[in-house]
Amino acid sequence: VEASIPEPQRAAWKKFTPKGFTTPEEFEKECVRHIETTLARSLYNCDEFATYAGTALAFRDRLVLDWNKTQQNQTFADQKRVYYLSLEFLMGRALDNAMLNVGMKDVAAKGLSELGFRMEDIVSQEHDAALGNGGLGRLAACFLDSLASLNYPAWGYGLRYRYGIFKQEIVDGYQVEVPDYWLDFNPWEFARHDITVDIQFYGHVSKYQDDNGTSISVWEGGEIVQAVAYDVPVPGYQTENTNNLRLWASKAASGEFDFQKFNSGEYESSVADQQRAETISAVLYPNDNLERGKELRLKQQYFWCAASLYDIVRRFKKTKRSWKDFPTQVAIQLNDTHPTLAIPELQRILVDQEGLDWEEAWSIVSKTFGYTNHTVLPEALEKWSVPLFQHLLPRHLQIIYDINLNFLHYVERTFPKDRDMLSRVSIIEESNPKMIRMAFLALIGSHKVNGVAELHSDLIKTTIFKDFVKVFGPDKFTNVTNGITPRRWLHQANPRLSELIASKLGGHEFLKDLTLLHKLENYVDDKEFRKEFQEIKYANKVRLAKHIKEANGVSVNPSALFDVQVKRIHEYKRQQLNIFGVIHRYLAIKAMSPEERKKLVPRVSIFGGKAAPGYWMAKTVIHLINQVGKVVNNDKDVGDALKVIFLEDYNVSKAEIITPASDISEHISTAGTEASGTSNMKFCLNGGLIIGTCDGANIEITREIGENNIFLFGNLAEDVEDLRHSHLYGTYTLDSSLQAVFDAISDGMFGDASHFSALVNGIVEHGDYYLVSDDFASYCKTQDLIDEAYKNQEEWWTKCITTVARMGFFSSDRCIDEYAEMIWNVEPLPPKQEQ
Ligand code: NBG
Repeated sequence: VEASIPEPQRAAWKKFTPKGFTTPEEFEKECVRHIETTLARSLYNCDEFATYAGTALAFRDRLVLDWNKTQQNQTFADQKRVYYLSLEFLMGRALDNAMLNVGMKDVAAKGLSELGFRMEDIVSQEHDAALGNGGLGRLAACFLDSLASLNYPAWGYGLRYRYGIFKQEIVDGYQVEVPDYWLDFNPWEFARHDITVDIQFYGHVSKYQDDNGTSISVWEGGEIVQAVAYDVPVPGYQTENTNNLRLWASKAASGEFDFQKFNSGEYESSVADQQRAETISAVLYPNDNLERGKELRLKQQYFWCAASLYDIVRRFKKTKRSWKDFPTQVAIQLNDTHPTLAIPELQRILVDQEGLDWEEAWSIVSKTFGYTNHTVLPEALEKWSVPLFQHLLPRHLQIIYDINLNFLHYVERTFPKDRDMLSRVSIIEESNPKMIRMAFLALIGSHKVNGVAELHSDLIKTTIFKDFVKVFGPDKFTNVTNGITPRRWLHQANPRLSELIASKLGGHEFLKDLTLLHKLENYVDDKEFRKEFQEIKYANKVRLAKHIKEANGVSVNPSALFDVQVKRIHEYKRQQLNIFGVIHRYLAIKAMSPEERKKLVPRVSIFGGKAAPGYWMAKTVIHLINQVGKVVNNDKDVGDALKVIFLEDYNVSKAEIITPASDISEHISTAGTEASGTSNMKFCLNGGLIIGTCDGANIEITREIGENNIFLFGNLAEDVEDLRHSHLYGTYTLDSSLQAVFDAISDGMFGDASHFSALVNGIVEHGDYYLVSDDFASYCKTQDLIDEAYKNQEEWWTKCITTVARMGFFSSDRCIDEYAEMIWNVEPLPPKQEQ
């Protein structure tokens, strides 16, 4: 690699290479310099936001130095790299994380206080980077943290949406969506105006003969949009290693500005074309576990895959290696089917542009990719209509047809007797219009397919990919149970607990090796430790109570049992089961004498989560929760015994306040529907217990922490299908307590009953697909058990502490090591020591 500064001048350069601050004074100097010069503010107009900006820029400078070194180190080492392709990266705030990972938070806090500011106020000025919907995007963010912390040479590739997930406002109990324009000030990205890729859409395919008489396909015409790279440094914890997240933004291609129009006076319309190009990366689609076949979404996917692959291939070609080395140098992980187009795109690059023959190219492609499946819900499985595809990506459609043809030939040879097999496994669904099944393409084009929790990985092999297990054998399929980064979800969100643990374990090593937590079991009976543990939980509840007071105007008692369900609102996640349970509890309280009420364990039911804007049923659930809250919270008979809170605009930074404050959290999806869930892990790691179904990662959490420390209820996945069938064709009786809840709703106890009829009828009349009635009695009984358990405080805290001690398995570091070994075959590359 050639340096741009010639040898004789390098000494001068090196003399001035910035070093980064190490003391509070040096930090202050950097911070003030940025506020005065970069931001053009002064002593007289420096508010908390400006101070946040100065602090962020000071830290950014530090990150950039590490980041440059890391990139250089990776280039020189020329090891295999991992590329994580995800349409969503739900990063949240960056400053606190950067300070903790770099290990300079105390230094900065001291500096800030000398400048007259409190760290907490400064950190909370930052706007969340919310480029994701829920678990899938947050998992990608945790993975980036682990990849960097474990020194893997890895890049994330995504889209730089101008609008992230919408901001949720609650108006009169209804969700209202407000655009999230988050780029006003974003110090964490670097626009690389020199790194651009032209991306083609539409047009047609022509066939030509080359000099040897072989026919070549050329994709011609159509329009070009430019992709511009924006880079975001991702610092590892206690390592200089700082990886890159590259996000692409769309722009009109420079040559495309229509001068014809411009000269003929149609200035406005030529600018409009420009804007049209920019809409590709304008907005994140706000659906979680739901796919809608919108053309713009397909455009986003191709735009991002093509730009990322161009970049990856360009980097590979610089090494002058031969193509057969590609899969030994490059591992590409597909986060769900959203980046599946990368498969035909790489095939196209190799065949149409690099002149490899089909077989050779396909052998490279199918060794390069790994595919992670995140759902078995049919409504979430991506399909694209063939006519739409034909129009937007004509060459890719041909390639997909050829991939499919080769594959079906193979299947036919292998299973000559099973004629139905061909239509079952075909990438093309013979519907009207024909559809492309993206999950099948992803599977066929990858060398490994994984699910995200044991149950889920088993389910994909017996349901959606059943036939493919026969075709490829079981070894193509594997499991990597999800995890979470303990840096953000313990150290950052719950600093006091992190310090308490560190004081017992002799340092913060557990943040790098979470299995060390098991040593906490030695302190389960330690009086001092128990007391501090409880005090920390209480303080976290006080903090959340304060937030609730400010946000909702409701006073809640921090000594009450905090019962939390925060996640996207979805029928399969069953917030409706929870709120029906709350109503059941309310009716019971109303029927009690004042003496009886005094004996109850006071409870605060806390909900939070966004509904997709077009998801009517989910919005109805939000409305019902708010209506119930209005009634219950103002009922003098109830007092502290029950409060119902809906927290507006649940996001990563709110999760950091809510998670450490819960006593019980709810993970109550219909068995077999939640692929993993990751918030279940976050709550447990913060010393909260969970109530849950035998679904997703709940099962493995139970195995790790022990059955006595979790409240499980409900039907099992294996019984779901029969139950559904019996609802539709057998005799169906509604659970009697649930009937009482529905009676209260239809009596108008929570306002106009007609608002909630769809929700109730889904259960009473339309087959209760999510088994709310089947699980209701066991849910309520388990909630009663929780009250009983909470009364025995000694036992309760033993459960909480034991749970924390046994969460070591659920670190995303463990996941990343598993992916690295089983799927990517990559090695860490520790940062080079300074000479
Ligand atoms: C979600 C699942 C969750 C899982 C996350 C991360 C999709 C398609 N799937 O259960 O619903 O925890 O992925 O794997 O968003």
